[in-house]
Amino acid sequence: MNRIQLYQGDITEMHVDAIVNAANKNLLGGGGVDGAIHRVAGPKLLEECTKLKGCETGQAKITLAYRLPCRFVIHTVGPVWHGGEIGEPKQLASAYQSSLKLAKEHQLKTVAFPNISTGVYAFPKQLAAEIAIGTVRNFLKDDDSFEEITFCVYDDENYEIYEKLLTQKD
Ligand code: AR6
Repeated sequence: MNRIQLYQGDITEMHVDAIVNAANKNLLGGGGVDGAIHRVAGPKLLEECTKLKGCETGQAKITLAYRLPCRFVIHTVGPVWHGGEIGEPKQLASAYQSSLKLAKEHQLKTVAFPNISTGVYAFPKQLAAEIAIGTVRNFLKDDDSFEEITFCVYDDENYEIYEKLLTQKD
């Protein structure tokens, strides 16, 4: 069975164990998917995030999901794209890896990822998708606990990129 799925839509509507938030280092909300998640979850999410004291790039932290239909939110911080020569690809892979590790530690079975860093942080979409898919596939190779990992894409460009990559190698 293929445990990697592609879905186009709003991640805040997903009924999974955890959605991943493309946050920033202070974890106090922002625009893009982060803003949408906080808006739907309500003020208690910000209250819990305030206690986390931020998060380093490539790392991840977990909270409850409050008014969201999922159970948990995994907040990770992707890199800001500065041209690719200062470790951005590794940091992006680490954001996906840390999120999956944390989900596994919490015995979560279904996780949905947005396209981390490809919005405000300007990471090139094609390269970001290759890293995201490669990292998740690699993690699943040595794992039999996850049931489904979904790439939740929002825009048509990312949808086309993911569809192509996922059908190419599957
Ligand atoms: N559901 C799914 N994906 C979404 C949604 C949504 N509701 N809204 C946007 N996207 P971005 P980043 C997609 O900018 O680049 C924030 O201010 C969007 O189309 O949200 O990692 C944080 O606080 C894009 O493909 O995150 C940080 O400061 C993807 O989500 C900073 O932006 C990521 O775009 C993080 O930048």
